Formats: sequence, structure tokens, C-alpha cells
Amino acid sequence: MDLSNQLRKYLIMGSQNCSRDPVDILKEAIDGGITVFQYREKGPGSLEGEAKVELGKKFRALCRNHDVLFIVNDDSELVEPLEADGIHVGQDDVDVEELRTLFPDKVIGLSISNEDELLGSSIEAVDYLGAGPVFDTSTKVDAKEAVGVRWIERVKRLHPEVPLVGIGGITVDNAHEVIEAGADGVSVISAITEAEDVAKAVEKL
Ligand code: 3NM
Repeated sequence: MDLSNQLRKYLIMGSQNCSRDPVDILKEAIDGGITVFQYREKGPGSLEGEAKVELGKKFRALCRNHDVLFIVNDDSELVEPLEADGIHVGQDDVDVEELRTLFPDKVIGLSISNEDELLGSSIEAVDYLGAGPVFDTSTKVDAKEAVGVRWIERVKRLHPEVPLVGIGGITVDNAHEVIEAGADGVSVISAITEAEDVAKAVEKL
């Protein structure tokens, strides 16, 4: 499967996003048809050290058994212990050209929230872009201002060749707007982790 197809339903999650067993939530999301998973153990209540690695290994094994792409958030130290397929970074994290040198064969994703970031980033060093927050979100405490689906259109127009996912405030009800604006996929936390029926929410996305 090429990357743009593999990014279609992108779950981001850490234990801090879950009010029940995160391993169960990932299993149900896989049953529902997620195509990619990002392990993001970050923010208030998140695990650290060995506990973080141990949970990551459980997620990793599930993704491997079901051919779901497994990406880690930010932390390049997790790539090898978790045998990740890739890493996703924001603008304040490690430089993507350095990351490309460190991980020539991994999938590298970069978040882009505004025009300055778009023009100032080494897009050629990455495999896909995450654009957002498309809509308002309360899941990420330091999320920037919502940019709307116009931002998806803009990024796709400038870099039609680079796979693109929308992020931030995406729900089963508005996901279609993000895809119609040109995104290859939608990345979500709460639309899946807080769904009453996780598999059904994934199907609808
Ligand atoms: N990154 P939800 S918004 C992890 O804009 C993350 O870069 C964002 O959570 C960004 O799907 C966000 O519940 C949180 O809105 C997404």
C-alpha cells in the first residue's frame, strides 16, 4: 500500500487519552479499520521511563500483527526499542533533516500549522505532513489556533506530491470536509478514544 492510502485513518493515542484499558481501545480501533497508529504518551498523566516503553511494546505488537503502520511521537529514543516504522515531529522538536540522517529508511511526519512553518520547513526531508489544528480541540493543551479546511487546501496546493493528514478537532461528523479539502487522511485522538463504540467510530471516519 502506498503511504497516502496508508494514512487514511490515523489514530493517535497514549494512556493519558484513555479512560479504560488503552490496549483494548487499540484492538477495537484496529477491528474498525485504522490504517496507522501513532504512540503519543505525552502530557498530564502520561507514563514515563520503562512503563512508557512497555505499553509501547504492547501497541507495537498489535500493529505488527494487523499490518497497521506504527509511528512514535517526537521521541527518537523510542524508535529503535519499539522497532517503529516511523516518527512524527512538531516544529519545536528535532530538525527533520537531522532526523532523516538518523533514520534514512523510516517514515517521517512533520506538523505544519501556518504559512511560516510551511515555507520554513524542509518538506523534501519528510514523507508526509500533518496540518492543523483544523478545528478547535481541547485534547492538546497547547494547540494553536484552528486553521480550518482552507489550510488543508493550501498545503495540498503547494505540495500536491506529499501525503497529507489533517489533525485537530476532527470527528465522525466533520472528517469528510477534511478529505474533500484534499487530505489523504484524518488523524484523531478523542473521536476514537472517547467513542462509545470505537470500531464503529473508525468505520465512520
Ligand atoms: N496535535 P483531537 S492537535 C496531538 O494541531 C495534536 O498539531 C495537534 O486531538 C496539532 O483529535 C492535536 O481529540 C490533538 O482533537 C488532536
